Amino acid sequence: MQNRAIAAMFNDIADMLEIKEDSPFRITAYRRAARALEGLSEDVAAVASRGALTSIPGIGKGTAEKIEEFLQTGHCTYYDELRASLPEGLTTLMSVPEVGPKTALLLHQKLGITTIEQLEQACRDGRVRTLPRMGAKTEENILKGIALLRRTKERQPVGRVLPQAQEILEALRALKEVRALAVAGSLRRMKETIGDIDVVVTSGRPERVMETFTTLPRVKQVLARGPTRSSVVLDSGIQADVRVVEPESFGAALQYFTGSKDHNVKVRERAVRRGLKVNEYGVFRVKDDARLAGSTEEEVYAAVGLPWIPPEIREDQGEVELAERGRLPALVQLTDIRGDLQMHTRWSDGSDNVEAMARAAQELGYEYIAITDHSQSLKFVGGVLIDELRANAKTCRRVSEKVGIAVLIGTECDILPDGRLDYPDDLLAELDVVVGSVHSRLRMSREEMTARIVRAMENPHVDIIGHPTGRLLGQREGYEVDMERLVEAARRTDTVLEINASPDRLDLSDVHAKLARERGVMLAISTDAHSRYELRHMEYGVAVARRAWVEPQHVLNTRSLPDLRAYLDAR
Ligand code: DGT
Ligand code: CA
Ligand code: CA
Ligand code: ZN
Repeated sequence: MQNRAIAAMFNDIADMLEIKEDSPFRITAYRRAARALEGLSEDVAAVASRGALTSIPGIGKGTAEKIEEFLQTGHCTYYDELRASLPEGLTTLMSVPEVGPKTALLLHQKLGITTIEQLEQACRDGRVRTLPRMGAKTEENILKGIALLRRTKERQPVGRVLPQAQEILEALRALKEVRALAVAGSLRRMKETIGDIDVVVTSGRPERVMETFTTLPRVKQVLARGPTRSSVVLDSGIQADVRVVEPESFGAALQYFTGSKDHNVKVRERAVRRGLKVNEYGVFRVKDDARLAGSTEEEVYAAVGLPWIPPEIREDQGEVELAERGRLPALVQLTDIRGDLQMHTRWSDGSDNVEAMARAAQELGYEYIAITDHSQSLKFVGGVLIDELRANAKTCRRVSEKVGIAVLIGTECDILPDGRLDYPDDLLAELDVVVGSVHSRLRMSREEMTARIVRAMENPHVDIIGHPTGRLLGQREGYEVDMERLVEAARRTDTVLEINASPDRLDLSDVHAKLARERGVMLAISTDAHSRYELRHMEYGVAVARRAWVEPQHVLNTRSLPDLRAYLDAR
């Protein structure tokens, strides 16, 4: 599939247009098209062959033509010309968080910088501060950005890795030689970023499995190929390892390679105290090497006197002790989720209309959704004006009846720099759900930012705080904020904190979600979907919640519609 390659090209085009200070609308159109392709589950070539490219929300006539050209010729003239018109290296520089188009151009023109290494050196030498409007602080920020880029070159967000792993699993599962297979490692634990993909397989014909694995279309490089273990690098840059094990060891290998290391150490210590030995082949009695377990994970845990422990909490945070006492939390599951409380439509920067969102949510089995487009001051993403919002509320009611799922009218209302909301209170009072989020003036002091959000929470109309830290995984650290105080204020004002399930956010993080749960703060798991496909991101948010030991009663959107309404009315 070329979906990802074309999406990357569109993002590059948008970057280059930014450098050229082209029309913001054109830039947004390319970013939106990139996003549409990333979310597309079908091969874009198949859509093109039906002549249906422009029916993909987010793809217009111009972007459709470029997709056609790319599919037919393997390149795109517009993209090539843009590249040729700009100095080499500018888009590389822009891949550093903190370096926007203007800065990139300046760095190039005044200092002749074309690579990240040169940029790093220039910051260290204090040459960047000689440029207009730049100082020592800028150099420091750029160096931090470079460090972040390097760290995340190696690790990718779980929501980006899981689809790649699923492609591998599907290809291997299709082989008749494969008996059982599962993903292991940090991906099975659903850590927020993934170092490499680990897959465990049992098969009577390992060579056949490895042949298929090492020649998958996305494999860019084969690092190792053997009958029991092979490693490759995929086109996205991430490594994938496949191990083939005997059926009687499948559970033990899965347990071992799922980790975490610290969790496994705890389990092995228990085994030793019981005169047992646990490794990737099975559980054995030390005195006579008798094999007690190994084919399933359940029997491996049972052999050391424990119930099976969900992978997401295998982090040695006290889960083994709880399991021993039979007190493991009943973690929230995707099937507990009854609705989604943050999403965008064409009314602001989403690419589908309300009805399409409602139908997609209905297919997921939801009882309700809340439409939460951006508020008036976010002009760049088509923030909704006051009169429009009242009209939208009527449309939501109509779509509700037509589709047969509750479509709540809400807003993702900007929290202004001083902590006031971007709509008047009487308007907020008319809405079913108000999500308050920070999108502007991100660079405040920790004190100011904390006070700003706390003030928003003190507005009784604000039900939920959206993406509370504003981080973008691998792209931007969150803004400075005192999470202890936010959680305390959320508890005091009975404000819900969001776990934003967007693959690039996961915000709250697992650590912060755990803090919130421990302090008795209600959570909402929301996708922040900008297209109907992105409603499926819910599973990433649920994974964050599970890693935070969250149970269904801690999550607002596990409630039935009447209970949700009662909760919102009561607060
Ligand atoms: P990652 O890939 O960095 O996101 O994190 P993991 O947890 O997937 O780590 P990885 O891929 O190095 O290894 C997968 C699991 O295999 C790890 O969670 C625990 C287990 N494992 C790997 N190497 C060792 C080891 O040397 N000792 C022990 N006890 N376990 C190991
Ligand atoms: Ca791994
Ligand atoms: Ca690995
Ligand atoms: Zn937002």
